[in-house]
Amino acid sequence: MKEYPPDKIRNVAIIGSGSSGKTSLAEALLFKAGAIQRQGAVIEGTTTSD
Ligand SMILES: Nc1nc2c(ncn2[C@@H]2O[C@H](COP(=O)(O)OP(=O)(O)O)[C@@H](O)[C@H]2O)c(=O)[nH]1
Ligand SMILES: [Mg+2]
Repeated sequence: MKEYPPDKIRNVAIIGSGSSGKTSLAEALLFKAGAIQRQGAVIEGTTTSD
């Protein structure tokens, strides 16, 4: 398993009421940052965080 040293870890919280777009925002951020190769969709059940 890949090791993540504490000084390389960043905790980010996305806070909002239900259906305000948290999952979609997280997916877009991951995609734009290059962390994932495809941007999933909530309706398709293909997002990283759901
Ligand atoms: N029009 C519009 N719809 C959005 C936006 N962000 C999310 N949605 C839609 O709002 C619904 C709830 O989004 P979701 O990311 O699941 O919200 P969460 O419950 O906060 O995680 C979904 O149908 C999304 O497609 C946005 O920026 N604009
Ligand atoms: Mg969600």
